Amino acid sequence: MIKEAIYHRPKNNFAYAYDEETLHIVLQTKKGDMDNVQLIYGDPYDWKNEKWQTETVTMSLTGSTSLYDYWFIAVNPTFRRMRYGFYCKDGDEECFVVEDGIFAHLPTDISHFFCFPYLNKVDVFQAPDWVKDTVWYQIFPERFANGDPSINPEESLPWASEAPTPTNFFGGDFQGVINNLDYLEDLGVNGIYFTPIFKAYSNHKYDTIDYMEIDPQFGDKETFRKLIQECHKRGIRVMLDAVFNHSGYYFPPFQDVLENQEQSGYKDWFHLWEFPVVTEPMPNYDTFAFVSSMPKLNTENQEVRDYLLEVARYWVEEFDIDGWRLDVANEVDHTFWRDFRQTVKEVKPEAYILGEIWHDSMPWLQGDQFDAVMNYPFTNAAIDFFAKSEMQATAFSHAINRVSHMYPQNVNEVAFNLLDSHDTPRILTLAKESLARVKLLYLFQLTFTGTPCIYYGDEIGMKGGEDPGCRACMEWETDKQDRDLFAFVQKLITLRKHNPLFGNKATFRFIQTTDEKGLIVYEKQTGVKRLIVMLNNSDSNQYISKELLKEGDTLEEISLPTQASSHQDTEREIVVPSLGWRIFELTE
Ligand code: ARE
Repeated sequence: MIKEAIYHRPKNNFAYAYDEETLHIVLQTKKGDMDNVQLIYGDPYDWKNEKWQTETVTMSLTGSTSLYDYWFIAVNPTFRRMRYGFYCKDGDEECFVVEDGIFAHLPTDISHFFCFPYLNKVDVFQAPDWVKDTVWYQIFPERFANGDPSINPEESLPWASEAPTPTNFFGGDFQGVINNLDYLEDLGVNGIYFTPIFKAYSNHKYDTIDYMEIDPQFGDKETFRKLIQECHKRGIRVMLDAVFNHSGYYFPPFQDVLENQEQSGYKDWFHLWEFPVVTEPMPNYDTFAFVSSMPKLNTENQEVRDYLLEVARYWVEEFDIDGWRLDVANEVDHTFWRDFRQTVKEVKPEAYILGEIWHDSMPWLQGDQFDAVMNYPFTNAAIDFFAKSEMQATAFSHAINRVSHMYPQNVNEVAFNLLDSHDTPRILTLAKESLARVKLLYLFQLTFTGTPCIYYGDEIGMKGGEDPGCRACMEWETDKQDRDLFAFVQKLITLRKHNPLFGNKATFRFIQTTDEKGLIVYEKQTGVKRLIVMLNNSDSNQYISKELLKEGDTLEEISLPTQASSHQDTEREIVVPSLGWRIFELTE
């Protein structure tokens, strides 16, 4: 028994309120160390004959990483409060884990025990429920569709006539999106995440000039309002991109600083180091990265806060948008995000607040700031295993189990699970143009816990390297679209929307990983129904004993178009085709 590896610290992802009655408790131990872990808990005020009344329940092993096992239990303390500790057994070794240490015998003094003082309803992490049923589609507006050439930027090129560069334009606009909502509805997505749409200088619009105006190349506010209405009519939610960490070079307050320097009324809107303020050879003020045209905004300045909070409120209240994706969210101060959440949720309690943070984001997911973050740790694991085949099956399960245990389950259910984005190469390119590998990526993404996002054009087999390569014009010539891949994604989205086993209402756990076979088998379960998904990441057919499916009274195979190779099961074994899948629904 390695006592030093035993870890628990409330609250965060180790002890949290899942809902108004339920506490989730997690204990971390060294991988493979414990045979049995139990929770010992009781109401801190429940004493009889001077003895504290406790109960003991066995915890479940819900996942392992390369280093740790995670033990889990859900409890419903009658009075929504408890003190607790753990019993750990490893062979003939045992110990008791409490807040102030690990002991050979159960401490008698309650003050040693961990404490969940009170489950206050208002403290329960509340993300909008609709997000759990949303399949997102990310649109880079300049490159989706040109529906109104009359508003093209001057230097616009004919659609898809050239490769994308950091500075060229092709005239994508809102009318182009409106014209293709039937396409999106046919695919089955019910959420659109737009990268920035406000007036800005570049083709990506992350260098904002005016946060209160639509960029004229996309259309005007009336067209935008029509776009929102058309989306909502189809049950499609709309999320915008808030670039509040920095402005663009031509943002009037920054222009005023450059012109009036120390006399500027906006000098406290930025993080200026000295005067005169210069943009070259290097900026002498804080910026995003080292980009002089993206001066960092001083969100500790009340005028800046008031201005940005008005922007946040305006687009929700006046245009009924459904969410904000927060650019470079980890570099803006927490106090601003707390005010941001209050402002947005006051206008629309059901709005989704998604932070762009590529690393562990627990400090922003306490319930007082973001509802979720872009789940790049999920992305990286899925890409390394399915697209690049640079990770073994067991290591993949460890990486995913680490992701699943990084946050409370409430957070996992609304995690923004993307496979790629406008900041990364496209999945088909990462998969070295293997459509079979892209299908495995989509299969895993669309059966995993969270809210999945499809990057425009991936669903029809578009390729693209690092930014700007990943931002090519959407391919609208159907004979150049991979319609088999479209049908595959479409079927998965349909299953996810209509079969609870594919979505968030079902639990997820790995059943088997076989490195030498490149095989992963995982289970989704809700009540007496189970989905068994077998994915073969290797270049040869693999065989799994039918024993694995024995518990199911009824067994139904779920088919998806189109397996890369055919297969013939034997009497005792199931064939999982090379770079293919087998999916079974079992009912006990
Ligand atoms: C331009 C060039 C890029 C160059 C970049 C930096 O095109 O090739 O790498 O400058 O010099 C926007 C435009 C980009 C533009 C950028 C700067 O879309 O095309 O890039 O402005 O002018 C980190 C941040 C993350 C940020 C990425 C890009 O943490 O917030 O870098 N993503 C957002 C948006 C971008 C946007 C901006 C920020 C700026 O999504 O589209 O860029 O508003 C690791 C790290 C991450 C890091 C990630 C990518 O995984 O963990 O923190 O993200 O790599 O570098």
